[in-house]
Amino acid sequence: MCLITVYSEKHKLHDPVEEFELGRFRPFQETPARVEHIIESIRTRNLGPVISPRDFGLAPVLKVHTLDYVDYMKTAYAAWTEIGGNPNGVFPDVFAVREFKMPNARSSEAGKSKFAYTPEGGPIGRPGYYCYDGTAVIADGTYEAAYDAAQVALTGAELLVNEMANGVFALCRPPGHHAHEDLCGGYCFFNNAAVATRHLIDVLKVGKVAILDIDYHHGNGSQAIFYHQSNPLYVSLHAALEYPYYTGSERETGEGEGTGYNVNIPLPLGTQDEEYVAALTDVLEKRIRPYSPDYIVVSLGVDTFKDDPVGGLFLTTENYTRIGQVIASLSCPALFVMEGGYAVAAIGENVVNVLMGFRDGFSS
Ligand code: SP5
Ligand code: ZN
Repeated sequence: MCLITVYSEKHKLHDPVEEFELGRFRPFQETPARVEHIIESIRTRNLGPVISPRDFGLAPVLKVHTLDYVDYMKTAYAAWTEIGGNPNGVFPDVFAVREFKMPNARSSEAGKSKFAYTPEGGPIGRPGYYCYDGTAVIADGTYEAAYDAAQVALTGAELLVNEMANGVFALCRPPGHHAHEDLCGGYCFFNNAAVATRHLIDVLKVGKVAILDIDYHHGNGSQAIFYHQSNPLYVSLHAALEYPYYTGSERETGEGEGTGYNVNIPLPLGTQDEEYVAALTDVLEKRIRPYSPDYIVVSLGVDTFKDDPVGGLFLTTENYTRIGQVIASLSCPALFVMEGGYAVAAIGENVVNVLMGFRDGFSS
């Protein structure tokens, strides 16, 4: 089986100097070098062809994100620097917290915003409305890179369906699973996996899709976007009580039509290879296989690695091959979408191990 990678150099346009965490500025960790190491490993280990994305425009992005949020993403950096904001990027310091919800909110009449004065909150107010942490740094070039990452995911979805490949890797950067319909956070701006999933279901009419999110962190954005729907099924394995802190409990099971179609598996800090593979196999057999998905979208983060500077699980490089094999055992065509992973020296080998484990384990 051949595994195709989609990749765009435009990710390099997103290269913030710093992020804000624990009350300090420190070097930005979600660096272009991450993806450069991955593409290098793909080439040296002959994973398969590497192709450039097509441009599908904004319409597929707007099926997931609101128009006012996309407009914010496009204009935020210019508006911020115009008023004398930090040229290294947009860092909100006023926050549109839930208590500001206004009963007579003008925008809520349009069924959109919960706040009276947003999205017109002005150049200082808007960032605190559309951003929930200090690591989703919008710098010069961030919009172009995020736009292209969504196009990489969309191209991956098209290839998976039309080229009859059983595996496609969308090498997206910036990542996406923390982005909500109108919120950036956790290094994420557009939810690439969600955009590809909507495209698979609505445009390519593939039937049922399961999202399997194996990034170290809970994919709060993907969960929120699909929380009221039974297609896709969303399944996440992640470290318990870690970032993004407010979501990821097993009690979050979906609502309305989506009841029962959101599955969270929080894992204790320090989880190692054996327990991880056991938990993955268990949820795959009990929840994903019975759903009989036609396609699977894997939110692939390797921040579960033992030496990851951000994460706190202890998976080894060899174990990523097993993870790929376990996913392959579903015999379901898979779109892998790159999410997190910050141990730069090992990131290429870890990612390619998952993909090779899948490629070589797949039988249709
Ligand atoms: C896509 C993705 O993986 N986003 C993750 C964003 C997590 N950002 C907050 C991380 C806080 C980590 N604290 C580091 C403690 C050092 N061990
Ligand atoms: Zn992560």
